[in-house]
Amino acid sequence: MSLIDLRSDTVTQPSPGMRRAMAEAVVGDDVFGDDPTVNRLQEKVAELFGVEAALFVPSGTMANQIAIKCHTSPGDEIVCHRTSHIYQYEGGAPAVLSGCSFALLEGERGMFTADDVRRATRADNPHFPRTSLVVIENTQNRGGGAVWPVEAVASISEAAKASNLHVHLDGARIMNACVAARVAPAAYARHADSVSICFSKGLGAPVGSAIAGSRAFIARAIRVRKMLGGGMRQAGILAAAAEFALTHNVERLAEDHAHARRLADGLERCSGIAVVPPETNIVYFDLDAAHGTAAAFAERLRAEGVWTIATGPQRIRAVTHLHIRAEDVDWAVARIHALITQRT
Ligand code: TLP
Repeated sequence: MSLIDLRSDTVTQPSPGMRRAMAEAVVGDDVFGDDPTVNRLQEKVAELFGVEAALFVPSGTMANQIAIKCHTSPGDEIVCHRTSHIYQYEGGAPAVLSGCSFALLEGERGMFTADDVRRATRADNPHFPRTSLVVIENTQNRGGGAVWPVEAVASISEAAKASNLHVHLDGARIMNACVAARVAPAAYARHADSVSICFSKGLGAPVGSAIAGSRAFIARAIRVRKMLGGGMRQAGILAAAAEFALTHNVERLAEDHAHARRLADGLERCSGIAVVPPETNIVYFDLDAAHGTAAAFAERLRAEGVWTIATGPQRIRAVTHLHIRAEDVDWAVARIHALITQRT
């Protein structure tokens, strides 16, 4: 039985064309700065975001942690949403690597406002941690792949600037946001001091992310990357995959979004399931307690050939990506329907 893997858009396999580009990449030692493929990718990413420079890094987590370390000092406080990846899913790294604590914001679908940031910003008083950074995640993973309106990012950035706070955009899925909102990446990046992008999610590369910002920021980021063990040697093999992804796999993200909507539509017809309407490629749905826990349901679904993740007691996540076709979605919906009707 073939398995429909909806756990994450990180599960994709590099395509034959991508593998060819990797095999043929001209490489050099990137720690010495002489890998031409890495250098070309970094220039492309800087151009994409309309900023001075970019840096290729091994993962989205490292991209975020480098940005946090560059923008903060130990004892500082980071303002972000309670559901954000840097708080939920990076092993407590901001506390360990940068000595930072969090001011956590609430808000529908992982969104917050400039007023929330103003309220969370500490007064300059030696009793308090120093607020130094705001992190916005776009798309917002736990918010159901929610897309930030550019205006909302702009007003948060304005509020941040007024209090001398830096703004980092966790853009692991920023191209999903750009395709869904028909917004240029630079339109988001101009409101941030740094922005990340992951090539290994919907873009389909096996490994790699980048961070982008000013030349001065990237110079510091190179030091931090080295410190974290992220200096890579003949990394052009990986950068070639990232470059291929940027060239071939951006516009097609719209298909993943359509498939996510198709999945949500199918699930909405299922009694006992409440769907969070997807904005991009991430679908969350809540299972009525009568059908058991999310973990048990996901387990039974896995036995039926559909792989999802339980992300809460009753909540399940399903993510579409470049291996998922419309018929896979229909099949997944049919299996979920079947499991639900078995129980009732
Ligand atoms: N997210 C993964 C898991 O860690 C949850 C996933 O399957 O969605 N920022 C955001 C918004 C992310 O969703 C992720 C990965 C990262 C950063 C980290 O990227 P990697 O996995 O490359 O370190």
